[in-house]
Amino acid sequence: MTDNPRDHLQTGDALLIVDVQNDFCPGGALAIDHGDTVIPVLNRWLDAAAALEIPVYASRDWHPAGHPSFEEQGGPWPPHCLQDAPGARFHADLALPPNTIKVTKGVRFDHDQYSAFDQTGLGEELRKRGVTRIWLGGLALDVCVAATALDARKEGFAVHLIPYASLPVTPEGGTEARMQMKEAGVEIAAHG
Ligand code: VGL
Ligand code: ZN
Repeated sequence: MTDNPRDHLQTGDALLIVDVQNDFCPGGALAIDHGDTVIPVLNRWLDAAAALEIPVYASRDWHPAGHPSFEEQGGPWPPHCLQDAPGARFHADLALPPNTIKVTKGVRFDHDQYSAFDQTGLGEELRKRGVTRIWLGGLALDVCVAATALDARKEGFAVHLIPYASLPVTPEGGTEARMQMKEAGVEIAAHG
């Protein structure tokens, strides 16, 4: 695969960027090591998507105070991505175009939504737009990116993981996530 996104994007594709928010980047409440290094890579894909009129979707984790995924509620994570807090903002260096369609998740009081497809209607929306193939990147590879990729496959979309555009919470989690995604038919280039 060439490393020019323009050689890969075509009509019927969408770019889906998962949770590139301050809290998942260095300095954030649930920081992923080198998490911000995915941003320049994603920006090249955003640039190509704009040039080729490929729709762009960006999901955001958007938790109410006292969310069930927080440790204080018996969940696995420290509080993060609190609604309207600075930590929940998209990273300022991520060059999202004004026509980016935002997908908000993690808002339910009864369960977490790792996947951008979980009760958001995203599958319907993509089908309505004629999207058949998704180029995916963002944070974290072993949590929300993996869950999103697996749901996208279940919903019948072709899925490509964008090389160097995603990083895991833990290396072991990343290896496991890649394996699961491959088994589900997600296309992963050598360094995806
Ligand atoms: C995520 C942990 C908790 C993610 C969201 O976006 O990958 N990870 N909430
Ligand atoms: Zn979360």
